[in-house]
Amino acid sequence: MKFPKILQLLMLGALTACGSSDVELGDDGGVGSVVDADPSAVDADPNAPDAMPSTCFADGAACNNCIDDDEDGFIDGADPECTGYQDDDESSFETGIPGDNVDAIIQDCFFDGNSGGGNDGCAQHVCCLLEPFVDCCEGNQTPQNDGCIDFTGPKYDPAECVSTQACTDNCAPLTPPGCDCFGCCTVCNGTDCADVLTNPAIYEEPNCSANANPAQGECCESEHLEGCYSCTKSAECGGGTCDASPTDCILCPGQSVDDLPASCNGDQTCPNSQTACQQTSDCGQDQYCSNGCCVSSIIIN
Ligand SMILES: [Ca+2]
Ligand SMILES: [Ca+2]
Ligand SMILES: [Ca+2]
Ligand SMILES: [Ca+2]
Repeated sequence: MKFPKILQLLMLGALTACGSSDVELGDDGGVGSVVDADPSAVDADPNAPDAMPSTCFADGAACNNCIDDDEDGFIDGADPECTGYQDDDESSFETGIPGDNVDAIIQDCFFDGNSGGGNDGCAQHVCCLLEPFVDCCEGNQTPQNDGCIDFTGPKYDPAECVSTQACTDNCAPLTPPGCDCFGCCTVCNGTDCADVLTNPAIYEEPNCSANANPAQGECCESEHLEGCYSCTKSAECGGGTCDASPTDCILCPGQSVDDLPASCNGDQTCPNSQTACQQTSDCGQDQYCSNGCCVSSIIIN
C-alpha cells in the first residue's frame, strides 16, 4: 500500500504520539516509499529498501554503497568479500546479517542470507568440503578454533556428501562465478589464488584484523588465504568455474580484468549464460553484479 509522503509524515507523527516503538515506517528508497508490509516481521535493516535496488546508493549496505569501504581496490560486488547486495561487510566473509552463516558444522547455501538448509535444500557436513582432509573430521570432531573441537552435532559420514537437485535449483542461481553453493570459492589475491572455504563460522576469528600472519584455521580473507581451509568445490551445485591461472575470460573472486589473458581484450565473460556487468545497474531486476556477472539476489526484509 502506498501513501503520499505527507500522509506518511502525519502517520509517523501519530505513531510517535501514541508511543508505539515497534512500528517502523521505513524510508524504503525515497521515491515511492512504502510502509513495511509486515511491521512485526524481522527486518534486517528497517531503513533498507524492501526491494532489490537497481543500482548502488550511498545509504546501501557496504556491498552496495558504490564505494570501496575496505580500500582493497574492489568496489561492492567486485570485492571478493561481498556475497550479495545486503552484505554489510566488505572486509570479511561475514555479512553482518543476523543469523547468516553461523553454523560451523552443517554448511547450507552460503549466499541466501541465512543459516540452515530448511529453505534451500542444501546441507553438507563441513568435512565433506575440506580437501585435503582434516584428520579431526574422524569421530565427533570438527575443525574450528585453530584445531579440532568436540561437538554434539551430526557425525561426518562420507556417504552423505551428496548435493541435492533442490539445492542446485535454489542456490546455484545465487552463487557467484568461482564459488560452489557452500562457499568454497577460488579466491585470488593478485596472482595468488586458492580454493578456500569462506564461511567465517568455521574459523577462530571472523576476520584477520588482529592477525597479520594467521595459521590455517585462524581466520580467512582474500588478503590472508594462508589462514583459510582448503576445499574442493561441489561438482553438482555452483556458480560456474573460473581459472586460478585464467585461460578463459571468467573472473574469480578477487580478480580484475587486468588479470585476464590479453586475448580477452579487457572483457570478462560469464558462465551459465549470465550477463556480464561492471555494476549492478547493468543487470536485470533483482540481480546483483558479482565478480563481473549478474547473479540472482534474495531479498531479506
Ligand atoms: Ca573493497
Ligand atoms: Ca562498498
Ligand atoms: Ca574486501
Ligand atoms: Ca562480506
